[in-house]
Amino acid sequence: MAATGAYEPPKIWKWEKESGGRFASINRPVSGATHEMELPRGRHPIQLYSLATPNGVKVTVMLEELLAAGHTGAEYDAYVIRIGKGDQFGSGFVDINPNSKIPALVDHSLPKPTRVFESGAILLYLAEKFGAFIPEDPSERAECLSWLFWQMGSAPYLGGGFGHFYAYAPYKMEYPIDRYTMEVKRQLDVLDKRLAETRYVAGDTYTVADMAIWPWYGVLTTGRLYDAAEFLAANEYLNVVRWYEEIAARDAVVRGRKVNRVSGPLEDQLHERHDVSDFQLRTQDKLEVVA
Ligand SMILES: N[C@@H](CCC(=O)N[C@@H](CS)C(=O)NCC(=O)O)C(=O)O
Repeated sequence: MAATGAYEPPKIWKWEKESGGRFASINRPVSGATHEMELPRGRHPIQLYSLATPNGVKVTVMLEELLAAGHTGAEYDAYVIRIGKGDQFGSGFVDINPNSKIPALVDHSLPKPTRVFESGAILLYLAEKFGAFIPEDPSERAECLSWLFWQMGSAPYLGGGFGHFYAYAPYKMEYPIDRYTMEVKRQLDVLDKRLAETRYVAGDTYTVADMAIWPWYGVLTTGRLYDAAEFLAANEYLNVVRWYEEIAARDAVVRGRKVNRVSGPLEDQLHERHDVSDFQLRTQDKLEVVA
């Protein structure tokens, strides 16, 4: 392959200009708050600050599944963090996630309000708190945790690697697109082979491993993520498609996908969630008619 766009790195890298591409304006090489912004607080024990990206949807699906299963202690208020506007760098959000990424939550039901960040940690925290969507049997639990952490390690190649260079970079580059497409197709093949053996990722039961993997690799097969289903020949991963469709039909998943969503059809956007009735009364199609 020809060495196009050859670049000689300087001895010491300096942040002199934006790197270009979508989201470049919010990228910085330092952490911490850029401005004062307190977080709102509602009446429920769990306060979620998020956005309906794949990482955000994992958590809203889990909370809706817990409520559907009768765990009333999982009632929550969900507030939008608009990452395109830099809300993740507000002082209140940085206090609950020093890494400035959604999702993050605070559990006020404990003697000390407890912050949890990183979607995998949140799923595990909620699964352990409610004793739900995680197997008790040690071998089955190990399988579930293995797939949960597989997702945490794999998705950065899909999002930060493939998605960035295929969809967001300021221009198309063959080398990184090839490199990450190869890896994402390998990951889809890993998942497809696993789902040829079992109904759900961790076995016969639906667990937090499915909730973590589905919004990334499941949704990828539909084209809703990076518009890349055709490029990846995602329809060939038949077991992933079968598993995607089964989970997409769950009522809690239909609800969870709407929470903190700020784009797409108005009836699918529930910016803030404070009560189950909000799904009937407060989606954007209803609010914008009133306004
Ligand atoms: N490993 C983290 C990743 C979270 C993450 O990357 N969140 C993105 C949205 S999906 C974000 O908040 N980006 C804002 C930014 O990078 O400034 C997790 O799973 O929670």
